[in-house]
Amino acid sequence: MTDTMQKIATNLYHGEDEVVAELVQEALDQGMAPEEILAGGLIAGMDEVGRDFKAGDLFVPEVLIAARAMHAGMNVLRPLLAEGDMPSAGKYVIGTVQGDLHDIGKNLVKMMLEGGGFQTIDLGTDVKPEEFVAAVREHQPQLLGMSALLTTTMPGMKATIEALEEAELRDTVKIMVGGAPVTAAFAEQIGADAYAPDAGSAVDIARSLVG
Ligand code: B1M
Repeated sequence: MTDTMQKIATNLYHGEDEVVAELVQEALDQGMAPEEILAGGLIAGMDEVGRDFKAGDLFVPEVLIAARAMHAGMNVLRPLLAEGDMPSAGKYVIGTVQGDLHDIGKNLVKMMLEGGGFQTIDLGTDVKPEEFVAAVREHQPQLLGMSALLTTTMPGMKATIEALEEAELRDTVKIMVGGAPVTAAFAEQIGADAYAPDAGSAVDIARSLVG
């Protein structure tokens, strides 16, 4: 990693959004390619955040602040990355299931995925099975993520998988589930492809599902 890339990653880790934006601009002025800065500086820094969050060395507020710094860097790069050139680890549709309004964890997962290079389409909260199905049909993602925080809304995950089967779309997408009451055993029981216990793991698992 070059000195500038290392500085971007370190400042991102510490949530220094203005410094990250300046360093990204500096790297561009030095003639570095936007894709190189994204992968070697921003994504590398966010990977470090994900690892330490998973290990319990970082907490939710620190991750949110790091994600803000990631976005500050992305705002400088975005106009230079034509849509088709934007390197993407994969397309990921995500939402909180029907009847459930909790979105803090889902948003964290989304931010970490974006930090990991995934293009995310966020359907928000209280997403009905047919809305997930419509989004899979429209966006053709490699991955679909569902979050639930209530034991009463967990069945919405199963209903969504069944709706995808009915629409003959189940085989086109890998499904990841998560949220405080969700377990690996539940994920297996409803026919999901993966369960992620936290936002850091969600990135690693998403990469392994598309890899
Ligand atoms: Co609610 N709530 N809440 N709540 N709320 C819980 C979940 C509860 C455990 C509190 C309690 O009773 N101790 C309880 C659920 C009980 C149960 O079903 N077992 C509960 C209840 C009952 C309710 C209401 C029914 C209360 C009422 O009105 N009587 C109501 C329901 C509303 C609805 O959804 N229809 C309700 C409402 C609310 C607020 C609106 C006030 C607010 C939500 C605000 C928001 O999200 N915008 C709220 C909050 C904040 C909580 C607690 C306090 C915190 C949840 C949270 O954000 N955690 C929660 C108690 C608790 O957990 N201590 C509680 C932080 C977040 C980072 O963690 O979401 O687990 P988490 O996400 C983690 C992982 O789970 C994982 O990664 C994240 C980061 O590591 N993860 C995924 C999450 N989604 C993933 C998806 C993935 C992979 C990983 O792949 C796709």
